[in-house]
Amino acid sequence: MTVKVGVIGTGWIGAEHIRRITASVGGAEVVAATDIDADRAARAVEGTGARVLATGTDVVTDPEVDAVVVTSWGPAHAESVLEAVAEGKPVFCEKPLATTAEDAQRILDAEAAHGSRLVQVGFMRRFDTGYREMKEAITAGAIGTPLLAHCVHRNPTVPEAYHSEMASQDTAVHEVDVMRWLLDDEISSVQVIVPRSTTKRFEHLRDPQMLLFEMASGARVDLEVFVNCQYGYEIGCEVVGEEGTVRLPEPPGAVVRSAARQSTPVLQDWVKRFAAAFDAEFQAWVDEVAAGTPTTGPNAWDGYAAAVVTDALVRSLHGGGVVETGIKERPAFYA
Ligand code: NAI
Ligand code: ISE
Repeated sequence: MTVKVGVIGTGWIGAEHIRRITASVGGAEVVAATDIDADRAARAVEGTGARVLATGTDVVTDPEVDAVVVTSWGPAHAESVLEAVAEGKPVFCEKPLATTAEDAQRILDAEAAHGSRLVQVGFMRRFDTGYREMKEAITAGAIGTPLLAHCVHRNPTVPEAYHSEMASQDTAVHEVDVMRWLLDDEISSVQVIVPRSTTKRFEHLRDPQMLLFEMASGARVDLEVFVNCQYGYEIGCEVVGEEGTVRLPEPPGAVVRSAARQSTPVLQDWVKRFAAAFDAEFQAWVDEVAAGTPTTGPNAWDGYAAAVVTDALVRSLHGGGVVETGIKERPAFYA
């Protein structure tokens, strides 16, 4: 079976995923797409044969569309996901699933009412070879009981529309998910510490930010989010256990020696850094959708848990201090 996909939002990553589904992933094709900028949608599907539809609702309800990919702006995700669930169609939603825990809860309620899981969230790091090797090492007991972790998330620059809350909602949300997954633990409290801001940013933005997570087990995580670091895109992660440490490998790059210097290139964005992870993520999603079984990637509960944590991070950013996440028990539906 070829899975016929409809895409909502054809900006940077929407266009990337259309190319990916068309050229890299087997067993799927894009048949419809929409964007509030119709010309952008037309450009993104050029050469694919897909139709440009007027709205996200049109994509979700289109009879040719078997499954939906949501790659619009974060605040628009929840409505499209709810529409897909109401239609009983599998839906892949880029992170964040929702920008508030309240919206994510509506998605949990809708899936429960539908009676089976339909939602996968685009936490692609779970498909990255380096993170997978870390997970295998931790699960195999290679470092003993994890005690703490150090993470870094740096972007060279961000557009003016990026605001201080997005450091948690849009950027740190990846580490929120990946630390829950690596440590197999929930985040019980958080704190945001705002150091001196770089001058190389828009005036409204607090950048960098230091984020602290306490896991339910008592393990601690520190995370630097610095989205105007200038020099490149860098993702770092090291978990420290009772008997050893495990560190995310650097992406490979040729070592150049010239003029008495040695250098390797620094990647500039997530596109190249996680290309293989995105491919693996989409291939697995398409295969599982074609098989008609609930997908096994990050699900609506993971999207909800991330939203609960980012809500708490935003409260800490504004009020200061340690904020309890109040995460509830995972329902059996998501076991
Ligand atoms: P973008 O701004 O380039 O594209 C978003 C597109 O959605 C725009 O073309 C906009 O016109 C359209 N749009 C917004 N609301 C819409 C609606 N209601 N209906 C139809 N179209 C709508 O943003 P970008 O970078 O592509 O990010 C999109 C989403 O993907 C964000 O949630 C972002 O966090 C996520 N993302 C995930 C990445 C990952 O590493 N997994 C990497 C980059 C983005
Ligand atoms: C972007 O939206 C992503 O999701 C990237 O993976 C992340 O590294 C970047 O910081 C976000 O802005």
